[in-house]
Amino acid sequence: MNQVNLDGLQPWGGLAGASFDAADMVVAGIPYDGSAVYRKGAAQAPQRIRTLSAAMPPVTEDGQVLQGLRVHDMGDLNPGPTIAEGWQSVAERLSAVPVTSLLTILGGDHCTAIATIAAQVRRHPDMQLLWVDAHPDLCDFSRGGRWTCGCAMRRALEVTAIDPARVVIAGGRDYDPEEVEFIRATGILLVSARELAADPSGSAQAISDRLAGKKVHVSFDIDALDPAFAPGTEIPSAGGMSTRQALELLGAVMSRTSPVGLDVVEVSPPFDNGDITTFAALKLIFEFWGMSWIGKR
Ligand SMILES: [Mn+2]
Repeated sequence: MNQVNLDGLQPWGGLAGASFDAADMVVAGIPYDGSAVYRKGAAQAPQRIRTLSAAMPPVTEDGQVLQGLRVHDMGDLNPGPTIAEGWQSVAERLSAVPVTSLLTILGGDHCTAIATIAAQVRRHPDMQLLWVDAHPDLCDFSRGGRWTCGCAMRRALEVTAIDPARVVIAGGRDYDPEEVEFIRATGILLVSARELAADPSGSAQAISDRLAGKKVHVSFDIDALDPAFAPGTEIPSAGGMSTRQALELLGAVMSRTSPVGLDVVEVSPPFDNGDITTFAALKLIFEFWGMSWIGKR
């Protein structure tokens, strides 16, 4: 990883330091990539994201100042050797976060979302799930196992018993046949990367119509972005969103819902190029903080 000079700067734009019980936003990392079959590296993301968070100003792109947003960073929660065995202990720790706080979770591969979503469903039993990803991760079995990244959402739905009709997938473009069948059979709303590009406002409208007025957790796989904008990821998938389009989509949806958290997964620092993927993740995180906090304080 390239060396950078962050002298005089504090992590999380200087916003961290609130107590666990009094935080508006609780951050935690899940440094696990044992479910990544194609290539590993996402376990290094929490540390790289945290380090570079010092370079982010505590101000949104529209000039809204985030000072006053109380952030607490729990540090990393390690699921141990396998997520199949370890997701419950991580979910337990996250479930203890006061329900008034929002969660920002740093993956890890996408199977870390099993722990995150399990905790969020305990904290907010009526929540909806917005899964932003090039892949639905809905295989029952993929690449030699049932706890590999291609199965991440399928396992998350199983362990939480969330009704798939409460799920929206945005940015999809790579599917296994069984995933398409599962989506059609269960009533998941799929808005593909092509639809988002062809009709951004209509797509945002369709997604936010489904989620309007509800609590929403966003699970953001960085591979939803085009590899031009986020090359540092396990499986680059051509034809994706720009970071700009993703921010517009999130803004449109968040303005009509009650966000309860965000997890950003599959950032893979060893495959990144000048940290642009890590900084894309940080932009999403800081703008999400603005979207969920400005106007509600
Ligand atoms: Mn994924």
